Amino acid sequence: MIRLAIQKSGRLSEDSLNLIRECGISFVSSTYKLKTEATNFPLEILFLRDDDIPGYVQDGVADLGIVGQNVLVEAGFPALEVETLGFSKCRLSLAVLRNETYNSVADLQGKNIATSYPEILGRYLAGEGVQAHLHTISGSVEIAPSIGLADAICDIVSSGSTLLGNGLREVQTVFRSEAVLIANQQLSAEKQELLAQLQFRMQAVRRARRNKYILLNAPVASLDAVKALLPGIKSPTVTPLAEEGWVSVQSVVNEDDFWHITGQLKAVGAEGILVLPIEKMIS
Ligand code: PRT
Ligand code: ZN
Repeated sequence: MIRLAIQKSGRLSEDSLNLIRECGISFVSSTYKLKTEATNFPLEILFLRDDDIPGYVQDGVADLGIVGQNVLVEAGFPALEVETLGFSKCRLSLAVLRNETYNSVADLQGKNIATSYPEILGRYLAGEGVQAHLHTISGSVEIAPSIGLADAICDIVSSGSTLLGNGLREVQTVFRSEAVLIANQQLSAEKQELLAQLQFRMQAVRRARRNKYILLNAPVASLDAVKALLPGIKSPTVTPLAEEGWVSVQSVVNEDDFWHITGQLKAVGAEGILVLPIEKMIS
């Protein structure tokens, strides 16, 4: 049995639960329960505040955890990270009042900066040779400049609308973050094997999310051009159609390239293009 800690309720919760489910692991969860056991994998899930997860995994109270890199690094345990998970992407940025002049981080010398991330920010400023007064506050950091509590802030940004709404301007990215899987560093051999199985499944899910299955019909004369656009995993599957001079081509295409490539496929004569989601992708 292996024990995984995830955020009880917050921005990481839903994506963490979805990832576990997409790994084919079933469990019953209720908002009141603080732990649950999977029914088809030796996994126990603990529901905790995200800030507590790195410490619990470091101490072995939980074997594994899912947490943002910002929280992990701030807690001082970056070495626990075993796998990036690709969701909850955000950045930790410095921001100043909209009309404040700012040319470089050197302008923050001797200034007051409000943040919930004194460790990450302190290390960044030290690296830049800047000395500032850091005021650690646990929430509502964005209002600090407008109430005269600080000259600048350093906080998590994703769309940027919170900064905008508080009359602030993002001036410098200090740290980039996404959700990661973390693991205790003294797992038993049995738990290491379970971790390996979980990582294998998580990688298959992530690969599948990034790719689409594509089917199309093309004239034989266009086949070389189509193959060049769709290299697939090894090479595309090509089968003849009942109609003379035509083939059906099946392949895998990266989500990011998808629109660009379908346009080019049409341009070389492809027709009847179908695109399907992939559930799992094992390399
Ligand atoms: O209760 P608990 O302690 O478990 O949760 P929490 O309130 O501390 O964390 P939560 O749920 O807000 O965030 C969990 C994790 O999600 C963070 O540690 C980040 O790794 C990640 N994440 C991703 C974010 C954001 N995006 C985000 N936008 N965390 C916070 N924000 C906040 C930010 O603090 C700011 O107030 O959203 C606001 C900015 O958003 P934009 O879109 O307006 O820029
Ligand atoms: Zn938190």
